[in-house]
Amino acid sequence: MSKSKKGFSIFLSILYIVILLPGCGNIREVADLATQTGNEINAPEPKPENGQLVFRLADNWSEDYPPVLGDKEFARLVEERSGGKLKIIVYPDAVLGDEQSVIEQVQLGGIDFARVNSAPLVSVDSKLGVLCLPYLFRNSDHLWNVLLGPIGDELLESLKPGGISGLAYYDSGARSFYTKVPVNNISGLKDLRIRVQQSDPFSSFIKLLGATPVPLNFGDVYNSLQKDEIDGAENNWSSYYTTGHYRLARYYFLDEHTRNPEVLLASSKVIESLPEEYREIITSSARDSVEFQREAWKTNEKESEDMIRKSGAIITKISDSDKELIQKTIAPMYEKFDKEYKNLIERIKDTK
Ligand code: GTR
Repeated sequence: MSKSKKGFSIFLSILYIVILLPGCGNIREVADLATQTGNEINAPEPKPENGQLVFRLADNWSEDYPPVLGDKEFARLVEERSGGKLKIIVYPDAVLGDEQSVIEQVQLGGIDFARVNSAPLVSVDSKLGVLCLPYLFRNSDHLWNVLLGPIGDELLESLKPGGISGLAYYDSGARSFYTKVPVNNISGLKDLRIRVQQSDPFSSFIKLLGATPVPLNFGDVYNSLQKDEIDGAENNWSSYYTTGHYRLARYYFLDEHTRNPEVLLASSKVIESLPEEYREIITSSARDSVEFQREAWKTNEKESEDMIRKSGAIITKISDSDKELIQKTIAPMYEKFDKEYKNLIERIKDTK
């Protein structure tokens, strides 16, 4: 990225902060997330002090967004439990790169820790794609019973051969479609260009609905909506609000198709270089930060929904018959997955 473009991105971010922050209740709208495009702003290297081990944790969200609050709680616990010997510095706003490149850097050991969404993790192991199967999880309780049980552990474990230690899951609510044109039912999505995460299951899903998937970095979505390069995207209440996408795509089709959670990761190279005692601190701190993040999520999700409703966005809840139609339409995704990972879907369905 050229210096002038980078300067312009920073200028835009500052402009948004100055103009939009006042009057925004407790939660912050970050609008175009200009820094999220993987246009790294030279992040300072951590400086170890007094023999302390210092690590970097990458996140593509802004300072007070719930996953980043979870990261910080994790970092706080690690520092406290190690008596200050381990320090994790959280780098928000994608300053260390977009999600896909952060995942690759974690695999190589260039970044020590990261919080990313589970959808792009299918590039490490396609088994994670089970978390992106529309309507597999009946509700949030069902998802969390799976994530906090043996299947959740098994999925984290499957990242190991890819050089990643999966530490914990964070909440990310349910994703729904939002568009610039009215969509009242599932056939309204036909032929629309819908931005998707860089993740095969999402592209397959959109194609089966008769729409065109447009894989884009998260940070590019705002500009693409603005330039009419896409007709819509899909995400949870908090993302829809915080990114400011709700100002450009006014129709939220509340279909809650997936609940793909966030994942806290470590580079296996980093973890394996540490003594057992430190590994244990990292593992337990990650798990113990989950409750805190889930609480922060609940509050933010509710506040975001309120702000969106107040803004006059048009919200249409999916009908039961449309839900059934989607379930029938996506049967090939389930079949493909079932062939590869026998019983996994059944075991998830059987989980209370
Ligand atoms: C959000 C998630 C981000 C990113 C984004 C996306 O819900 O928190 O990490 O994955 O979705 O759609 O790209």
